[in-house]
Amino acid sequence: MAKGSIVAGCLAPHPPHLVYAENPEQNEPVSEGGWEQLRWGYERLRESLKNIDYDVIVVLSPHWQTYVGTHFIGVEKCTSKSVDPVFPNLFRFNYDLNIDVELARAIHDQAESQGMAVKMMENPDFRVDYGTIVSCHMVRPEWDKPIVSISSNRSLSYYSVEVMQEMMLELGRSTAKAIEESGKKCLLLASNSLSHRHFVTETNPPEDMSKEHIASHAMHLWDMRMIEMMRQGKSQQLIDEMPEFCEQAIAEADGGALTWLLSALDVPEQPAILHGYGTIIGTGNAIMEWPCHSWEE
Ligand code: 2X7
Ligand code: FE2
Repeated sequence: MAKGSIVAGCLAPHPPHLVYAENPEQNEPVSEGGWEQLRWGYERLRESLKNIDYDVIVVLSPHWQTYVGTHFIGVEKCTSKSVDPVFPNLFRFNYDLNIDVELARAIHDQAESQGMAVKMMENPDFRVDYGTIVSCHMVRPEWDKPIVSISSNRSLSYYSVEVMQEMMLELGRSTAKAIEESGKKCLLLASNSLSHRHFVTETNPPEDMSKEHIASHAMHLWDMRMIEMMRQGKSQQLIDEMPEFCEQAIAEADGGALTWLLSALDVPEQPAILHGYGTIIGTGNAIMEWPCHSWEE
C-alpha cells in the first residue's frame, strides 16, 4: 500500500457568521450577506484546493471541549441540527455528515500508544459542534468527503497552556503517523480564530459591516505578528510564542488546533499562503494554507 499523506493544512476559522452570511440551504436564518473579506478568502482557498485529490478532512475544533483526554467521533453517520449556543439567531444548521471511523481510530490508537489519554466517542445521538461544521462547510460546502472530528482537550484548564501545547505537539505527530500508515490522502483543518477579544453587544442587523472592526490595536498587532510568522515559515517561533499569544490576545489557538496542525505538518519552514483576513464581532480571523502537496520530498 502506498504511504498516506497530508495534502494540505489550513487554518480555517469558524465564526458562525460566515455560514449565516452565505445563506446555504442547511442553515435556517437568512442574511443580507456580510464579512465578505473572509468569505472571499474562503473562495480563494477552495479555488486553491480545487484540483487537489484527497480522501478525508481531519478537523480539530475548540468548540468540542473535552476535559478528560482527546476524543474522536466514532460513529459513521451524524445527522442532526447544530445550534450555536451564543448565536442561535445566526446558526441553526441541519447537517448530515460521514465520519471516517477507521482513520479516527487509527489516530486514537497511535496517540494512545504514545501515552496520551484518548477516547472514541460512540454516542449515536452526539451533537456535532458548530466549529467543526462551519470550518468544513466553508472549505468544502459539497459535504462529499468523510471527516475525522477531533476534540479540544482542555488540559490548559487543569494544567497550563504549556502542557496543552506539549500534548498538541504529540497529537500532531500521532496524526501524521496514523495518516501515513493509513494510505489515505488527508486535508487537515485547524478550526480557530486568532485574537479572540469580542464585542458583547450585537448590531442590528448582525451583518451591518459599518460596525465591524478589530477589538483593539493590540489585538491587531498580535494577529499581524502571527500571520507574518506563518507567511515566513517561522512555525517554531510561532509555537514558542503561543503561550504569550494565548494569554495576551485571549487567542482561540488556546484550544490547541493550530499547534496540532503545525506539528502534524512537521513544523514547516515553508511559507503558508494567506487567503484572507477579517474581523468578526471584533475577533481576528485568518484563512491560511500550507500546500504540502507541492513541497519536495
Ligand atoms: O466561535 C466564534 C469565534 N471563534 C469568533 C467570533 C464569533 C463567534 O464565534
Ligand atoms: Fe470559536
